[in-house]
Amino acid sequence: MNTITSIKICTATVLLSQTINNVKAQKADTTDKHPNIIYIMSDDHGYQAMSCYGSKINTTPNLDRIANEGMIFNNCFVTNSVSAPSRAVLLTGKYSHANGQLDNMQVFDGNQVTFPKLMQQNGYQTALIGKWHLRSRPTGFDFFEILRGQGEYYNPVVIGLKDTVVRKGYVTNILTDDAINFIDNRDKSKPFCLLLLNKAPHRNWMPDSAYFAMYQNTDFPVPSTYFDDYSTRTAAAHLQEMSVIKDMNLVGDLKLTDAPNYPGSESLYYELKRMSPNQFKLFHAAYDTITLNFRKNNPMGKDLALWKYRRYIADYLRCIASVDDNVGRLLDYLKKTGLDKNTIIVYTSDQGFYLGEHGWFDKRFMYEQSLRTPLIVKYPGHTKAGSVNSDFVMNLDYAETLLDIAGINPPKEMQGRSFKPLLENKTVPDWRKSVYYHYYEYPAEHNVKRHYGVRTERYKLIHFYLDVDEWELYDLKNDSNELNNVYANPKYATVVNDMKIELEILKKQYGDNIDDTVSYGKTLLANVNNLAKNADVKLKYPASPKYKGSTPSPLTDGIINQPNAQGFPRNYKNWLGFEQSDLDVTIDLKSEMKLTKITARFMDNQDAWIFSPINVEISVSTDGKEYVTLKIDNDKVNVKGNVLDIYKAIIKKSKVRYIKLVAKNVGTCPKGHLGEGKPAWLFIDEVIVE
Ligand code: SGN
Ligand code: CA
Repeated sequence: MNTITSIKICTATVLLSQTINNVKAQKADTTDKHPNIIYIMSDDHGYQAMSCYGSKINTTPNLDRIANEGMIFNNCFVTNSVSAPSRAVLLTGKYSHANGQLDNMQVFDGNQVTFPKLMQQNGYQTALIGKWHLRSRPTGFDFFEILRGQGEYYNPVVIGLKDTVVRKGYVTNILTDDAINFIDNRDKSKPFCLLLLNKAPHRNWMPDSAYFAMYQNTDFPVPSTYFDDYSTRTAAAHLQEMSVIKDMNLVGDLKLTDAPNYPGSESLYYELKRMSPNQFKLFHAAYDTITLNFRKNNPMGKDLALWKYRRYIADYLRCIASVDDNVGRLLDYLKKTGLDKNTIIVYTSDQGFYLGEHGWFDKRFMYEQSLRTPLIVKYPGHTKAGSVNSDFVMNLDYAETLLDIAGINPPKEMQGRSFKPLLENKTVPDWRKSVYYHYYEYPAEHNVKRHYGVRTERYKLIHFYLDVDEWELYDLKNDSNELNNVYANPKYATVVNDMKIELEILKKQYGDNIDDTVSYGKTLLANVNNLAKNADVKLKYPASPKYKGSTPSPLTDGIINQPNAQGFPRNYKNWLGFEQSDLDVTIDLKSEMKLTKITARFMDNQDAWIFSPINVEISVSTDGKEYVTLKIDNDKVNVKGNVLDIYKAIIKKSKVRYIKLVAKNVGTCPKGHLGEGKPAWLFIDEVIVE
């Protein structure tokens, strides 16, 4: 069905010497072979919330300007619908299995070839501003300024090339200010390539105070699938934890202001604590009224479900209003300076998002709203104003397309294809007719099972795997809302067969061997039988009252707590946290046992001032007096954006009753760290005795 012919001609290294001089010779403000590039990507902006895509819930006049002056893509898909993987695909032009960034938990390998590096080597000035989320230090940029972790909405921490500072204001405004500043102060002898990566409209959808009053009484239409019961779907849709009704938090997400101790309120209070007194006052003025009305009406059942949907959408769209304004501001600036004539503007999102479809928020699933992402491109002198394209393009293609536009040949290893000809309204007869998708982040927040699949114009085949083995097939022509899984319907047997063949072709073409990444997922699923479950646990220094676990002895309860993906010390309730002090624990098993292994799991999340211990000692004893110190192995594993620091001791002694574990806290945050000199945290979840 589908073949992709290779359009790559020579490698980047060869090009380096050829292009560098003639790029420099270009004037940056006239239409030429080396135009400026501004790639704007928002975080979680679904196409359903853009008027150029026919939004029923908002208008985006400034984004629409890009579409009206350029091209709108109706079928742009992502390879893996979650943030860090999508960013890695953008940079490398490769699928997750090929660039190593399977999920949000891992650290991006910045040593690989990326398109900004190639641009930089070929005479472009490269800049990165905004949400990075890849954990390693950015490579390939002459200038960068990134948000910490997921980034903050209010007075965000900004990590620059030289220093880390807290900036005053609202994140979307700040990032655009800085983008304009960068362009203004750039090296004008070179063309530039700027990545402007918004944090908005990511959860928990905190709007700018200027928009607190927007949509106050708007009765947003509810998607027809909001009350979906998943009756024809496999386990994955039933087991997800991204339901507006069931999983959205009344305080953390929906911002009721009268319940600060409500479980899950942390994400709201995290931002509220960042606010200036004036921002705080404005917030309360607006949201206290919402809270009072909610308490007065006390909606239940269906009314509560609808209230939650409308409350969610109002804040989500308020965040987008700021994005749209700021895009407008940038477009005006380009126009004023004449740069608009020779600057390409791309606007997209890291993936799509559910705005109540299937009852959901978030993304991850291969169903349309998160597989598809908005893409509008203005390419002056090349793209016809107001043109529409419906070919299957992908975020996999961005690297090669932008290189192509810049006159740089992409390296062979990139797996996408330049869609520059499509932008120029050319028909490409052998353009792809199917897209391959693979999502890995499981087990994890939102509990969306691992899956991969293929989408053609008419059909979509999905395979959920790892701890399940289930297939779904959708006939998109007859069922555009993907409500009827027809995989088992005999009428579709031939389609299933053909789609499976296509899936195999794509897996092979992209070199995705599923087995290669299965063991990583299985490790995360493992359950432990901790022999110390009923032991007496004595701590020499108490854990901080802020993080002392939720069970009587969380250290040995056998429940393995994964760190929270957010990367902030917010949802670490099931961990023990020691502020500046050491962990010094004696575990009495209450009888002699034959043990094989003792494992201790620490967390390393330096953004959150949590550091691995500087030294760990594990010893065992029969009588509680004479201890034998064990040899220890250390392993670091990335889980949900945090490093798990695992210490393992193998035991040869046959009769053990007492276990002593001492882990030394680094004490204070080291030099150069944001918290330099302040107390450092030591976090442990479990001492597993086997
Ligand atoms: C946070 C959010 C999730 C979201 C992930 C990943 N929870 O953990 O809802 O799916 O980020 O988002 S929150 O309560 O902490 O906001 S991604 O855009 O980085 O992939
Ligand atoms: Ca995202």
